[in-house]
Amino acid sequence: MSEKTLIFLKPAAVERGLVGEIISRFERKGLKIKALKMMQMSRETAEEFYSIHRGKPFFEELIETITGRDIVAAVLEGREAIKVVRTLVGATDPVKAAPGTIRGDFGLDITDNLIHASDSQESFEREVKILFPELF
Ligand code: 3AN
Repeated sequence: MSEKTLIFLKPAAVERGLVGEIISRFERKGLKIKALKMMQMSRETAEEFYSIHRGKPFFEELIETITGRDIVAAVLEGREAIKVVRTLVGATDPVKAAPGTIRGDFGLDITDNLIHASDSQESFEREVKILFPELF
């Protein structure tokens, strides 16, 4: 069954010129781009987006990494899109991410690990309202 998921390319991916490379991987897999934009997150938005991680040791670094720099956010659609995109993205820690995955191929930094992807339907529904309020 077709479903939607949300991704955003973190500042390192944008600054290193990896936007086309990463987005094209999703297109080649057969996912459809339903929404796409460059934007910046305010501190308030970043803290809301990552509220589940509040209190963790990396929270402050995560918020500082994301805030006030260009990111590229997208809604992708396809069969089991949430699972498919997480598989293409790879493990959270790029040291452990398999070759062939986005995190496995392009980075080493765990906090600025190139890309975020929704991990469940509930996460998608919460996250899309934060980054794409204009769709509602
Ligand atoms: P994922 O992005 O793979 O779903 P989460 O949801 O556990 O991973 O973490 C959200 C973000 O928090 C990660 N993308 C990464 O930027 C950061 N993060 C997670 N774990 C760590 C860690 N151990 N050290 C530093 N940053 C981390």
